[in-house]
Amino acid sequence: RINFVEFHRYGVIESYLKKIAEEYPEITRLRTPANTTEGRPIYMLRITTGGSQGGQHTKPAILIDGGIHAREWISPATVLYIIQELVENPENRHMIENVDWMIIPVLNPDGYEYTHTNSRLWRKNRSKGKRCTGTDLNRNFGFHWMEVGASSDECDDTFAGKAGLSEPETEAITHIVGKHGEQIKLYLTFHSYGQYLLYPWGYTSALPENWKEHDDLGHAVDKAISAVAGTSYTIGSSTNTLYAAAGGSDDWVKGVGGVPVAFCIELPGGGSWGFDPPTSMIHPVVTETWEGVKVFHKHVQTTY
Ligand code: 0X9
Ligand code: ZN
Repeated sequence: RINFVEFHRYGVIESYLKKIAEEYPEITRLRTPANTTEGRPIYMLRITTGGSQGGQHTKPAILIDGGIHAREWISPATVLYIIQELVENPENRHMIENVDWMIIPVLNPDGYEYTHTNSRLWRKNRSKGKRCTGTDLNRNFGFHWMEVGASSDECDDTFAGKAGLSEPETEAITHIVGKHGEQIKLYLTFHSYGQYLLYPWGYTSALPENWKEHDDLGHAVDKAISAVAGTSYTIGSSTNTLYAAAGGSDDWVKGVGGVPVAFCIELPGGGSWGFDPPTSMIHPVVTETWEGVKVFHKHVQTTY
């Protein structure tokens, strides 16, 4: 088991994932879709009861990632809690019987470790440039890459990379979506902070054709989360609600990957810079957010 009273180092997260995969071989599969520039494996846990009709993967799937941005520690914690509930809580068995889950708790482990060992507010990955280190993975996806809200200066926090999809971490996502794109109906990417449920697009103020599906779903999720302890979310498209920024994972997964529904979830903040909520906030945040995940699941199950 893993606890939700502290933020864990990557090694602890790794051991938990391996242990889960070992203990629940019938419903989990642990994969390593890529290694980072510092050589760390990126893990994806696939949770499935398998055996959908005809042995084909006809069940809809939900893809989830956390830790794209190194300093947003509440994100991996939330994704780990989702894994724990899906795998270790028998009450949620129905949630893995009718839907498959592909879950990456920490997409940017190099950056994540760096925020533990060197610099708490590091955002990017740790790939080396000529003058500076790190690409902002959420500017590196190759859909309207570098058009708005991204920097071509490798020393900036929003450096979009040498080219679209230049990084192993972003490529890991595109590889998974390339392989399972047809099956994936919902993509959730967890960030912090600000209590936003953001849907595409981030590169333009125009809205996707199914924006109403996103908007209604966002409101249903907000209702479920706020019922727990009053935490309320703002719902809208990234550009119109937060700011325009191209190269995000959500835009790519929907725009190129063809996944119909995509949300970037900005979890609650805390601490002086917002990225550092006290450890006492972990449990309240992850449990209330889980109520929202149930609503996302129900939508996928009933719609696709
Ligand atoms: O700027 C970002 O990458 C996200 N906010 S954060 O404070 N976590 O850095 C928002 C991304 C929203 N999605 C797109 N712009 N595509
Ligand atoms: Zn972020």
